[in-house]
Amino acid sequence: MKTQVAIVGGGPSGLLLSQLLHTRGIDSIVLERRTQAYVLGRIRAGVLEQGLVRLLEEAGCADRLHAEGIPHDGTCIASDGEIFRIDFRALTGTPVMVYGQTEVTRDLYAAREAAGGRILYEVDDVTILGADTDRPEIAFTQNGEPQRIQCDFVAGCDGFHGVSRRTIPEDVRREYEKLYPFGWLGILSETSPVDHELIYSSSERGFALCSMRNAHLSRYYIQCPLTDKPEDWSDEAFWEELRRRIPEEAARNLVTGPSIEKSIAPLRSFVSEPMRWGRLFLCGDAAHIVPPTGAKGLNTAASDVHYLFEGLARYYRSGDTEGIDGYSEKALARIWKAERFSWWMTALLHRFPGQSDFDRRLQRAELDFLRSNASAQKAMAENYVGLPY
Ligand code: FAS
Ligand code: PHB
Repeated sequence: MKTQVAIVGGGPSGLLLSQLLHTRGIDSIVLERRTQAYVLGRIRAGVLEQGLVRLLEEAGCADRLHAEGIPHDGTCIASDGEIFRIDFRALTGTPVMVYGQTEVTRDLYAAREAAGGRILYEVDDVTILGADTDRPEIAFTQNGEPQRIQCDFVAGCDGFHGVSRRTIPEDVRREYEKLYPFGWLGILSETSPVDHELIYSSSERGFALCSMRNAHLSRYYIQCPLTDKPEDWSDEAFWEELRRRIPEEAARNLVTGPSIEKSIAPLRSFVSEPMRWGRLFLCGDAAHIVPPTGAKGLNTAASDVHYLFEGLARYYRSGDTEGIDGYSEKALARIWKAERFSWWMTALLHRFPGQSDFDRRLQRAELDFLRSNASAQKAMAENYVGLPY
């Protein structure tokens, strides 16, 4: 098989890149290890920056997003029962869009299929060959049959556990990592959300987040020890603990119901540099991970895709390599700002095991400064709605 851009990974990064390339007549093949149903079954991000909304509009995939997505003009932060609001619209002129990653991925799959896009599912043994030559190839098996794809470029969009990052030689790669001593236990329930906006809550018992997917589907998280497993938590135990970590008024309004998804995500900050090696380009979780506190994971994947798409489109339009040559540096500049913001929000709102009284007082002073200072709120709002691409 031949294509211009071989894309490893059929999650949001790979699908969005494939669809954007298609709008400029650039051919791609997406290789996905799992089935489409499996990919759509993963419950992940819930908040989209306007940059991602605009990319989905450019890709011709934003109709359902605009029909069903919920614009949020702000978010609430609660600390030990006190609650205050960060007004994105007043501070930045920009809202965020609440629309689940699952729905973004569903829309992208539908668009690729409508355009006759080539997506190969349940592929195994993906190996990227000759990335440092002018003729890279992808070797893989499907239904036990060995196959090859000749291409001009490879986009590694295969997430944190994929093969792309590891294709870059260890002596070329520089990796930066910070692990957090807790995880997020998340549940999805067919209940009405506790409020019309998100509530990030910092309590003596630990962090909690009240989020949503729509008016009838709520998403909640509580900080939990890394040793916990989802099966350790009954729905009743989850609801009881959530109530104890959010402000009284929210706890009173909480509508509970059976969980339809329950999972624990470990929290990690991670960046692998560079994001390019020869004709291989890394996008999204293949190159970087943030703790979900700042809702930046999917949104930094989107800005990677934007930079790579513009660079490839420029190359195929005029042979000019400036965009692809500058890709890694440009993407990393924005990624590190998202890493900083996600680390800052995580440090601000979580209880760290063994935290000293001094550190706890620092946290409360930081929250008090955010609550009472317009410049602090503007800085938080600008990062949360998304820094410019
Ligand atoms: P993805 O991991 O989504 O997609 C990679 C794709 O590549 C997958 O479909 C995988 O099956 C495929 N793949 C892997 N190896 C392959 C191989 N060898 N060959 C072929 N295909 C291969 N972000 C937020 O903003 N908010 C959140 O609340 C949030 N929660 C999260 C919870 C969890 C458990 C995880 C893991 C992530 C969460 N994220 C969250 C971050 C998440 O949304 C990612 O940023 C987003 O999925 C990034 O998309 P991709 O880069 O496409 O990577
Ligand atoms: C979610 O709804 O899944 C969500 C929202 C905001 C975050 C993290 C997760 O910061």
